[in-house]
Amino acid sequence: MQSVGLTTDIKLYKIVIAGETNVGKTSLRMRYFGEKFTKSYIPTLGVDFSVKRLKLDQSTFAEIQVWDMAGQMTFQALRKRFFLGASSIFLVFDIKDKESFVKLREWFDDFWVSFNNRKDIPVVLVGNKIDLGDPVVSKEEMDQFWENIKKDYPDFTGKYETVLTSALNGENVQELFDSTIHHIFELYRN
Ligand SMILES: Nc1nc2c(ncn2[C@@H]2O[C@H](COP(=O)(O)OP(=O)(O)OP(=O)(O)O)[C@@H](O)[C@H]2O)c(=O)[nH]1
Ligand SMILES: [Mg+2]
Repeated sequence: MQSVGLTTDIKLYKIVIAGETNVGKTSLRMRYFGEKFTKSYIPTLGVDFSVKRLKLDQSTFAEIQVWDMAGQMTFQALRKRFFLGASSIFLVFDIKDKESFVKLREWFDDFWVSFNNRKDIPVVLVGNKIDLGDPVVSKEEMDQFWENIKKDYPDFTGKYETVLTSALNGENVQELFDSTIHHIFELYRN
């Protein structure tokens, strides 16, 4: 007799949340995973991650791993390791902290030189803490970030977008993850 329906296929996808310290990376991950927002600042040491399993069809599951890197992780060699095998990357800055935006270019550069990374994965520029008012980084500057990446890295063919979020009140957080996961599924469909 033939057995049916016993095999399950699990596809693993890794979303890496990168960016300077204190910009709200851990808060975004916790907000998405339904954990309580905390006002006190507890710096991430090394790396943390959460996992969500989504059912794609009768026998296929997707496991979404969300890796959240410490912004204080100054050792670039370590930073690069965390990008390995990434299916998508969030580059997060604090909309009230210009320097945290400027520094994101270095994070992108590190992602790029991490060997064995695909060059076509979705990358999202995330301006967090939008509940604090108007960003000190203009829309033109955010657009220019992508223009520079396209110019300097013509091999980068991934989907890219800019999203403004608040981990404090949840604005756009679900949308950020949902649309990224959608883009990942599209990319890896074949
Ligand atoms: N107002 C406001 N505060 C936020 C928001 N997101 C995070 N914070 C606060 O910013 C501080 C830093 O948040 P974390 O999520 O720990 O930042 P992080 O990027 O993980 O920092 P590292 O782990 O050091 O890299 C905390 O005090 C949070 O409460 C937000 O959307 N709005
Ligand atoms: Mg953290």
